[in-house]
Amino acid sequence: MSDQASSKHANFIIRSQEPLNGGPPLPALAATAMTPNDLFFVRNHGSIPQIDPAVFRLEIGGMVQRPLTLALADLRGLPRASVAATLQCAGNRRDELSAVAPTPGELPWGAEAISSAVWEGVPLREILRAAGIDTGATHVAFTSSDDVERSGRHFGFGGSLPLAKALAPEVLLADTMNGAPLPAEHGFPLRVVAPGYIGARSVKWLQTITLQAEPSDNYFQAHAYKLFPTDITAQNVDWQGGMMLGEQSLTSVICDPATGAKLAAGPVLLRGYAYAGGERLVERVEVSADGGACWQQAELLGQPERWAWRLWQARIDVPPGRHTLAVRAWDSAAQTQPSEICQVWNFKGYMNNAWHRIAVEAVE
Ligand code: MTE
Ligand code: MO
Repeated sequence: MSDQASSKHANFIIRSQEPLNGGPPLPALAATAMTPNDLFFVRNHGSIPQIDPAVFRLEIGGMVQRPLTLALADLRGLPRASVAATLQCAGNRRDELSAVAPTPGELPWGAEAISSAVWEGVPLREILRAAGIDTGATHVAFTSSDDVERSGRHFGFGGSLPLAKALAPEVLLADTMNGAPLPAEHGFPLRVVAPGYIGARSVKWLQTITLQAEPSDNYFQAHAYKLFPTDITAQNVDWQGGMMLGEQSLTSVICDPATGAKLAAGPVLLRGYAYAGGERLVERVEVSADGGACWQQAELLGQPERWAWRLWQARIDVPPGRHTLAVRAWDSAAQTQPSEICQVWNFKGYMNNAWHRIAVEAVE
């Protein structure tokens, strides 16, 4: 295992070494409400910067009354908060979309590009208040000190939040993850945590915060992480179009057993996660042993957390033979998930929240 991955668990599955991308085996994901740091999925577009905390400075500027330069010691003097929050990459479950039609050039994520942690740090709004927000500012843009390369151009990852979200109490500049200092690959010394939003808005190795009247023009806000209709392809895309992704949508996954599993016929224990996204809660999870014709309720585990997924389990009767098991969730807005993958297919392979199906064979 390379140096970059050295803080990760032996079971961590590496999808790409440079940049480092990977996640835990699905059964491990469904084993604990909060994901241990050494199993938490990693999504990088470039290098993992090594930042000296003594020389680290955070710059706050743009449409503010008082531009600020803050050292980590300055941040320690500000009020702190913690939030149990799930991060999910918009590309989670892309492999199911790629099986319908190609999603060229994108990482073939399974259902492991999601994890949960208790984050602690300074609410972003404390810093915005200290700087004073000018009228006309409607977006808060972030840049980072990593080195991303696209078509020969080098730049840092970036993105933005609408001002109203940036001022919400759950949005943190986090310096700890599950009680430990942020690991290098998760953004040490400081990252944004924007609960309810796609993972891309939780900018790691935070360097600058800029208040402005437009969303960030960074590649990862203005170009990537946009949702296009199913009839748009890499050939006919107009990058001005598409929807800049923000809030997550409702999803659920069977983590155990794995697709392709051979099981003993009879009652089978299914385990997995369900995540509502936005401010919504998971209200109900249902599983099916016949591809989605009949459904039965799963048991929701633990307590609801506004910004985190809900783990679930269900015992379902599987007769001998080949079957498609499926899961779907319902959220606190009474919404459920789309049934078919082809309804949500898009050429960038984002936001797959169709019913999750696995193929199993049960033997007597
Ligand atoms: N921040 C920087 N600086 N560089 C990145 O490549 N990836 C983003 C986000 N923040 C990224 C970043 C994406 S797309 C996701 S899904 C999350 O980080 C993943 O966070 P994690 O690696 O801590 O799981
Ligand atoms: Mo992502």
